[in-house]
Amino acid sequence: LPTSPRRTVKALVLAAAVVLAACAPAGAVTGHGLTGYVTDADTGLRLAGASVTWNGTTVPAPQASTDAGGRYLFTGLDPSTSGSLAVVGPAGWDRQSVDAIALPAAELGNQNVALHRDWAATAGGATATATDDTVAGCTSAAALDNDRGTGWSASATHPADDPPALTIALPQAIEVRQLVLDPTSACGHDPGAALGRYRVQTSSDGTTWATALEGTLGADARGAASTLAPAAAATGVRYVRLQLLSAQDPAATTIDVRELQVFGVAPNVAPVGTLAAEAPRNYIKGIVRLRAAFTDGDSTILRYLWDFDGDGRYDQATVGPGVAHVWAGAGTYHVTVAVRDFRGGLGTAAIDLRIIDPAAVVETVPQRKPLITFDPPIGIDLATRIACASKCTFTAKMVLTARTAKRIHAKRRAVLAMTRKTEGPGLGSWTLTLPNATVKLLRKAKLKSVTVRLTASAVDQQKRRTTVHRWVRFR
Ligand SMILES: [Ca+2]
Ligand SMILES: [Ca+2]
Ligand SMILES: [Ca+2]
Repeated sequence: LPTSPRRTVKALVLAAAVVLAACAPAGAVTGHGLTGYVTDADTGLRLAGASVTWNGTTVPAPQASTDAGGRYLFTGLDPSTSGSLAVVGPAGWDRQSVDAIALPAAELGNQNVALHRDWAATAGGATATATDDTVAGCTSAAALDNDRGTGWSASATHPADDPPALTIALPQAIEVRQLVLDPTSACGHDPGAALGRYRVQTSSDGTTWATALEGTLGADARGAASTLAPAAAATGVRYVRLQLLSAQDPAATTIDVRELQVFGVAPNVAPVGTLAAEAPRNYIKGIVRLRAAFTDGDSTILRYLWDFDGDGRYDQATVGPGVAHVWAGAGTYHVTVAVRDFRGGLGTAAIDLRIIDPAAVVETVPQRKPLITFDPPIGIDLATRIACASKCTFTAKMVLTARTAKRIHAKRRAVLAMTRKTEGPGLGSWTLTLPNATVKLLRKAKLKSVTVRLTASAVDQQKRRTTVHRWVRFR
């Protein structure tokens, strides 16, 4: 049954409401204030240990940290006032401010903040070396501390082919999306010591380098962060190198830079999981509940897309991993769930779901080939039975070995050939008996037993045939 788009939207809204309710504080917080989540902007994962400051009417400005679930909470703020939120991420993440947040009159306000990871931050696991770390208190570490108040100051007297360089080993290989440079002069130097010409190189192995970006920053770039996009060599980057080619003022004796940040994303892992029906048996015109169980190692899961009829088109989307569906007709349906993660990655799982019509007549006759069985021979008799799914023809033939035929002087080796038919589907039962003429010849030759080759065959109306060959010993 196709679900109407309107119903899908309603289901999504409902599911979203459930998620929001689940995120509400465990103990009901009453009164005025502000709460929200701090998340990674690239993965959607919540960040614990972010430092949050509310700059409003309360003095001194209240501070909070996000908990293990990435949530912060301020209570007792003045209602109906406004202020700004300053968020400093945990080690390795950037910082961000949100201005002009209005607090509601009678409840908690809500403000979520998403932060990017700065892969060049030494606090986040990057390691760095510089070719010029001579100015005391202004070494290269100050360019990677996520603090725009501090900076690296290198000598401007290096030869042009060997400029001051800062080489950073990132904690892992990433795709670089943005570089941020704050070229402002540091260490009390004149403003003209600000970084002017620069070059950024990248490498996957620390040995082979390629230029990702080259440019010149002017006086207008001082006192601020310049966001730059790499022009090339942005994927599979494990190492980043910043070369200071010149200060903005040619007369400056140092080249200064306050901050270098590297933003980007690590390779995405798609969600992985399984799909199952909640009940062992599922019927037409009844609610069938399906449940997906997926995990994603490096990002959040955004939504679940469902194909109920195996046509490759998604019939419904849900925020949660469960869904209910009704099938009108009996049959086996190829049901697929596709799970979309925060980064756009897609993981799928499928089952062949049997939908039963409880009113359908159960087949009584098994659809199978005929069966032939024999009892052990008694004297000269061999009892045989067949079972067939439809009317069946049974044939049997017994043949002497050439040696026996010669010994008892039999005219023909074939001693028995019979054909029988059953009345309809079911069982047939007959006795195969060694003919009198053969028994007389055996007695005359003074033989007390004989071994014959038996071939029996049964074929039903669907032409399903079973043939059995065996040696039978009569005494
Ligand atoms: Ca700094
Ligand atoms: Ca992922
Ligand atoms: Ca479909």
